[in-house]
Amino acid sequence: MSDDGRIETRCIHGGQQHEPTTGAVMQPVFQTSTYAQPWPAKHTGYEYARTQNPTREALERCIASLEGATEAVCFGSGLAATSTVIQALGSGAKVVCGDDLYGGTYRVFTRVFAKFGVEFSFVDLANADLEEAIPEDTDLVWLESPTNPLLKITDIRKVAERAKQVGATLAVDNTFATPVFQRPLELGADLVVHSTTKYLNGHSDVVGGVVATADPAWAEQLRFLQNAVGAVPGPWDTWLTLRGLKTLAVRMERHQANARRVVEWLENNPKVTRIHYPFREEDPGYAIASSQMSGFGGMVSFVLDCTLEQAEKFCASTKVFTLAESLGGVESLLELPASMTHASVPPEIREELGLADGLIRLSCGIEHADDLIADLEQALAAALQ
Ligand code: P1T
Repeated sequence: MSDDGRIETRCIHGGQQHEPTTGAVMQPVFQTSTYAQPWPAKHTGYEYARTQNPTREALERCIASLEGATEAVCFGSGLAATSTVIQALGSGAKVVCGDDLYGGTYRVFTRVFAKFGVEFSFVDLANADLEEAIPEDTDLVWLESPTNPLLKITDIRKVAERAKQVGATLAVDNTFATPVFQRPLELGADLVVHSTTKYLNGHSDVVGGVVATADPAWAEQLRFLQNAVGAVPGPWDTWLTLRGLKTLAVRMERHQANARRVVEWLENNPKVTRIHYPFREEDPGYAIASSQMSGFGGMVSFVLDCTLEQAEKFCASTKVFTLAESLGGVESLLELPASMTHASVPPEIREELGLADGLIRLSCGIEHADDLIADLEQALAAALQ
């Protein structure tokens, strides 16, 4: 098992070992629901596949290695991972959330867990006075940085400090940055959450999620809930994600390079009225992003000076960028958050947050940057003609 080395090495070898019977270099797919026991209640360490599966465990060890965690616990989707963290809290718990979250996260908090007596408040953690925003009785602080879809940056070290002061757990959804560019546990967070559907798997062929931690009490609780509630991923999905992870570091470099080229193109386009991309000096998140991230990845959001119909036409006119929800795959995607991923956020709250109807979100893939730019150019000409 190798946990040594830099992040590029750990993407491939982190927590991995050759299969002991044959020496197979790649972890096999253990496609089984149960395991033979030599004697009642005596087993090999594997009883039933909701509880243990070696393929899933190989993926969990690799993600733990990448995030600097002692334990990573995988789930059937990013939202299942998110839900498990809230299930650990129980009724009456107080959760302070960032105000710009994936729409599905907002929906499960406000429409599912609120019914069980968990209290959620939403504040702009990127700009708030943290003493006011995170009161003494807070149990959990939940944030995305960068956020989906506005790419706002929150100072994770500062929020972690305040969370510790009040005895709250800090959970960071690290889906957009990935451990290649940001490791929240090193910045003071207690839990790191991912939709592994996105960059970690990277090929738009699996839905999955994970929570990673170095806190023994949280590790035990997450493991208990993974088995007790049972929102586990299947063996093929974990195997595909483990395979995808091996190229994560290389992919992230190319996603980032392409996003930078696209941002340059946007900057020189008079029809673009706003660009959200924290690695530009004029972005409000630039200083903090530079201090807590080593790179950025492929996400870019922008607003076009056009009507909603024209924005829709733009999204429907691209040929290399596919109009689709999701992000983080090798292929470029684009979407309109107001009508797609964030339609579950009420319109008045969307307006308050600056989620304009004409906001377009790009997930720059790893194709050639010139082809991406030519595609955006022809779509813009088609939409605004
Ligand atoms: O889709 P799922 O694997 O359940 O993950 C939910 C999720 C959690 N956190 C973040 C930051 C996310 O972006 C997502 C899913 N997001 C999309 C599907 C999207 O298009 O934004």
